[in-house]
Amino acid sequence: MSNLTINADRLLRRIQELGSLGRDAQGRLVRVAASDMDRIGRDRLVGWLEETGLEVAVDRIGNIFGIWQDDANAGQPPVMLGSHIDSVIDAGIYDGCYGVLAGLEAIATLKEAGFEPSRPIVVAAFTNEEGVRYSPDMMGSLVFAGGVGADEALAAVGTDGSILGKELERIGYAGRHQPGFFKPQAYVELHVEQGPVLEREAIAIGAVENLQGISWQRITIEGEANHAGTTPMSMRRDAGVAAARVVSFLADRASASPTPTVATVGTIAFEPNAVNVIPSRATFTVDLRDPDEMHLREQETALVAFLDKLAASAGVTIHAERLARFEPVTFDTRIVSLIEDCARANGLSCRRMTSGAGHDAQMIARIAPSAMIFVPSRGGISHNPAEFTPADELVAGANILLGVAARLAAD
Ligand code: HGY
Ligand code: MN
Ligand code: MN
Repeated sequence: MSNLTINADRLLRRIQELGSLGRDAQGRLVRVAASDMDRIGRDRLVGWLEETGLEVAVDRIGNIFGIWQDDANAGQPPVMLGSHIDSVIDAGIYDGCYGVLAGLEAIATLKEAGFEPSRPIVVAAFTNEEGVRYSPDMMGSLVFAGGVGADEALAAVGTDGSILGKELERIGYAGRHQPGFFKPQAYVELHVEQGPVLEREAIAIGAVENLQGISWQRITIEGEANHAGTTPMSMRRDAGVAAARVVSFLADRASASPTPTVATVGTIAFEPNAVNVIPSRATFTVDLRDPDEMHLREQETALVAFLDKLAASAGVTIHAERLARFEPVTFDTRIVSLIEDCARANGLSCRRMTSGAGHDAQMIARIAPSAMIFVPSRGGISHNPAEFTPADELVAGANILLGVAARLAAD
């Protein structure tokens, strides 16, 4: 099996086709979790799983599984591949989809080659990895790993006021399987790096050995609406200015940090949102990340202290709501070494690295040995339609996934 390679045309064609599905009137990719656009992508994926002769299973949180098993190995803990196909707003076509379709491609290639795995091989597409509509992110894999109950997750209220469970029912993906209805023997996720490291160092494969901690909060600042023309600066309780001070504080502190801390305010809204009215309310989200748990806690503590001082000085009230909090994760060294071995066997340069982005692998690592394979992202760009990885690099990564999956499934 060692000289087996994937069907590159089939993989590349499917990546492009899936990338064309779920676009809005402006042509933006918006396959946001449990939306009609998400359903279009889900339906196409299920079609490909069926075409490959896999058993398709959907669990209560809408995770989709394509299962390859036979009488001889049924019931054995499977090797699981996968990622997600939900997207952010105005997304690229590789984030998540590449890992799901390459996982399917690896199974199809092994099947066609007459490979007889000693255990089932499963490809998964986890619900709501991005967390754009419903918090937290990596929700489907978190539920599958038992990190939060299915009922609690299904009750999640979206940024549009929708309820996740109702939306999954509406799009036909409120499955019957209990999350965690099987326990994987191992999990390997192939993903575009979404960062600049591999390209900058001209390295083909990332053997991801750990993933940084993530802290998401929604902050609401209450001030007082007033006339923009008649209210002296000294008499204002301006929620907008207070929010701006928080944004600057976070950026300055993260930029000055000696650790690889990152801080992002990705959403912000003012009320009443009128040109000549001092904002009475500002609502925004804070995304803090650091590979070291202690440093991440220090960032969070510093923010709390800053908000307390700001509330007093600006005459506003400030409320913070936790949206997601995941500690840093270390992946399975045996699988990481396997990835390095496969890269070497394929004549590809490889380096161990940390994932800056969150991934389903960080949740599945709670219940099974897990690791990730990265391929370079052009310009390190992601969560942006300019996200790109050349075809030969996509194929190279998929062949590493194939090799690792075959080795794990032979155990
Ligand atoms: O936020 C993340 O890192 C991932 O894309 N959900
Ligand atoms: Mn992703
Ligand atoms: Mn993403």
